[in-house]
Amino acid sequence: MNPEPRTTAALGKFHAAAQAQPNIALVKYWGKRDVVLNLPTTGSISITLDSLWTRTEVRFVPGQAHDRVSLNGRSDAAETKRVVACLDLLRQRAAVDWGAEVDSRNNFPTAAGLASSASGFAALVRAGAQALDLGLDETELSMLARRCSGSAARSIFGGYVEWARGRLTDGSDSVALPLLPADAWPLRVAVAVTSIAAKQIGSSEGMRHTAQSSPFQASWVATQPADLTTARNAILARDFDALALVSEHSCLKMHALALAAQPGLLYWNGATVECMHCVRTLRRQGVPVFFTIDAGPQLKAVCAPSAIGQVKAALREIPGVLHVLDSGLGAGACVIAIGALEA
Ligand code: 2P0
Repeated sequence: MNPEPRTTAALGKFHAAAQAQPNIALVKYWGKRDVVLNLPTTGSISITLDSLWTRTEVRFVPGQAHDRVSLNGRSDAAETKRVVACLDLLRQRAAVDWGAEVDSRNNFPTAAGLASSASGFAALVRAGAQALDLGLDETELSMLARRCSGSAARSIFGGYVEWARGRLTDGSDSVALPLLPADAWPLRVAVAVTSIAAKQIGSSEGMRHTAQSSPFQASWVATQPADLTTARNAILARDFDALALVSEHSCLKMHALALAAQPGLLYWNGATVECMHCVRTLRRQGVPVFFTIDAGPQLKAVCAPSAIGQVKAALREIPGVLHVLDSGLGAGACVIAIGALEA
């Protein structure tokens, strides 16, 4: 047997690209029961978007010692560290020690509460697993993505997704699963962008600080199962009003929890608060819309398809709103191209 052609053929497998979309949690994840395995203190439920995306290309280079990581054309030490840790998990699965070239870009602001780590790590894991030909199913991809960033576990899947807390210490039962496909209940999301600055305190640090110092931590954990049941039932019944109530409740409860930390974490700006009032006013007027906000100042307004024009127009009027993005619900992470490594 001639080893040369075999090596050349195999090289083509080490290069792949994937796309993933951010997800927006309706019942929030905020707290870890294991920081190494990235296991959550509570379950969460999300919707995966369609028009915002991360596209990531990964190329493993046999013989290369280091990783080179470009995010939106730039190299950032803190982000590179997280990417390298994720690549290490992929390399461990493939039993290789090759360095990688990673090129990733988002079509939306990074690290400003728009779930860029969810789409970023879901795309990285999807592309990396493909490049190394790991043959993982979606559940395994989701568990690997969870190790890199908790919310990335949910972006492996499309539509409505639940990520279970799990009970086992090895994390094998903390898996994300699809609840309902996007086209079964095609809600729309308007994102009011009120700042494009990266947040001061990242989610991991915010969660750690909150769990250590917020007096509301125990009630946050105790009340989450009921919120999950209410939201799951509302989604399966396509009950918009019930989903609106539980989603705003979970959002405000998460922020109340973080606000009560010492010192308190305040992710909103003035425009975020005005947007909340705007959404509540619209709903009082009969418009089917509710809000949710993550660890940043952007407000996400989830609405019936018929209301999207009115919701966007109202949010655009608010001083401090820079622009309003518009998305439907979309699919999970997918491979978009498999490149061949240059000989
Ligand atoms: C969520 N967030 O459920 C919550 C709500 C932000 C607010 O998941 O440390 O980037 O990588 O597991 O997933 C953002 O946190 O945190 C997040 P890590 P992640 O969407």
